[in-house]
Amino acid sequence: MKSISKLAVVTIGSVALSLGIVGNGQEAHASGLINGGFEQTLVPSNQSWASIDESLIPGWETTATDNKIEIQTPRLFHGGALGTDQYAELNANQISTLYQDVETTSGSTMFWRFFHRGRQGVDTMRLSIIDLATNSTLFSQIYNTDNTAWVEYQGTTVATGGTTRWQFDSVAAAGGNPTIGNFLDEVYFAEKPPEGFQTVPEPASVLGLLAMGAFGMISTRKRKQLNIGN
Ligand SMILES: [Ca+2]
Ligand SMILES: [Ca+2]
Repeated sequence: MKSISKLAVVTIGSVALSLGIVGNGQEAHASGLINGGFEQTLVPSNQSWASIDESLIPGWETTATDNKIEIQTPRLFHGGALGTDQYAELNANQISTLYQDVETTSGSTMFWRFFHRGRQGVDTMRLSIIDLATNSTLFSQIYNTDNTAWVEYQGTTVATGGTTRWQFDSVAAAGGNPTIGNFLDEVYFAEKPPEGFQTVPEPASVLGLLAMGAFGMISTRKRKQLNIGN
């Protein structure tokens, strides 16, 4: 039983939820990702967006050669996720990777979520969660999201070392302009689940599903054998 419940946590996929809730303010966790909402540094009030040097954005780093991270506000297109103001555009001035290294404890389950949104249509990016000590990828998935609303994605990943990298890679964007696309906001990666996190299915119900699957296979086989008889 123990190994099955562990397996259920390790193999949980991401769950897409339509946005319908306005959350409370983000709580910074000492052992988690910081500035996940891109609310620091503030874009000057007379600007609707800003291209800001990564040294001024707590937590986040970029592979862009100009070291710029693009932050937008409700004064440009729309607000951020969960009723917040600021959000990031992954395709700042060039196709690049946005990442943050987080202190983790080997063997501990990390709960995560983020919001993604297209700019001119369906935009595509890849989330990777990487153990930096061994340079092994613990989780990697591509997400395609349109521009009609913020979409929440979430999951859990078990850390295997002391430093884990949270990484967004730009893959494609509607319109093909490298400086446009892939809005990101309210990123969460910590040992405690965020508010509103989907509960992992109980081991009992996972077993139930497995049993139903096995039963389905048996009954299909029986039907096939019957068909051969006909
Ligand atoms: Ca935000
Ligand atoms: Ca841009």
